[in-house]
Amino acid sequence: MPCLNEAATVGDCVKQAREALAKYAINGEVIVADNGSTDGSRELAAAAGASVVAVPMRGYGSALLTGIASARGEFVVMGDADGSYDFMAIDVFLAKLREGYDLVMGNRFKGGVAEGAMPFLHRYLGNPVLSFLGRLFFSSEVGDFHSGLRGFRRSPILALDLRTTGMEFASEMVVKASVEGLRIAEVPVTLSPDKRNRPPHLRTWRDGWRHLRFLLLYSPRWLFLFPGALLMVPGGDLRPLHQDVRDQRRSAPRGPAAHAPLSLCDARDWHRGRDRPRYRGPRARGDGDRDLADAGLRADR
Ligand SMILES: Nc1nc2c(ncn2[C@@H]2O[C@H](COP(=O)(O)OP(=O)(O)O)[C@@H](O)[C@H]2O)c(=O)[nH]1
Ligand SMILES: [Mg+2]
Repeated sequence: MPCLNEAATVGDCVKQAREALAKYAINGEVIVADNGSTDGSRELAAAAGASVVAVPMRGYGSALLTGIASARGEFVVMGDADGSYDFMAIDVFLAKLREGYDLVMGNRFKGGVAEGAMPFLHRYLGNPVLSFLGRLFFSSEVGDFHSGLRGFRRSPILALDLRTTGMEFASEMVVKASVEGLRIAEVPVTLSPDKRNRPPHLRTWRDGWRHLRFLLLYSPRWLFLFPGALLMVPGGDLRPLHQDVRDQRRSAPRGPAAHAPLSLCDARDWHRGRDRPRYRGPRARGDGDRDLADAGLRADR
């Protein structure tokens, strides 16, 4: 359990996780990875029976990475210490892991999000859109990329070399597991309103952007290739348009602007003198008179 100042809930979470271990006869331990709590969370977690690991570097990802590294079991189930997840559900995760899956994701949209458990913006915009992009970019079938309750085989997950320190750790694990071809399953889980008395650590826009940035940076195809290919279409269309304008100006030259370079290629030609009208000095008067006479006018000079 990652924990940062969860004194109101961490003790109960640890107790519930220990009850689950006893109920399903699982030989396991409860680890709380604490990120420098100043409200006594560590002591409360230890008193409830957890092994507390102190994590010097801030962030959800840092806490989890250190916690996972210090775990001794073959399987790990991770879940928030804020009372929003039901640790009695770990048997479902273990069953899937024992079937041979490497990563088992809890899906809150399949299991049920209780009233007030998830802000409107996260539920109907942030999570669905980011999960959709994750599925699209990485050919994944995971429906809830940010679920905090998930189980995995410890060694293949450590082998993914996860690096992000913040909340985007949740996305990084799913993305890298998909890219590396790990076997991924999903189980429905429920999300209840957290039982603490202060606002969540997660910040909607900052953390949403960190998730999106991770998805983009990890997918050059969607960051560069597809948008670039798309922009080539209007780019290709502009060329004939440009040619038309240039031809029009050339066929009806009026004033010096008619010969001004339109593009770098024109500028080069212009300097080489290919298109430039040659200056031939003042015309002989007689020629001018003849021109006017040809045009049916009389020179009055
Ligand atoms: N250690 C640590 N834990 C964090 C940090 N941020 C969040 N957490 C823990 O991660 C879990 C999820 O955080 P929370 O604020 O509930 O995010 P949300 O459930 O996604 O809104 C909680 O158990 C927090 O105590 C952090 O910076 N460090
Ligand atoms: Mg929470």
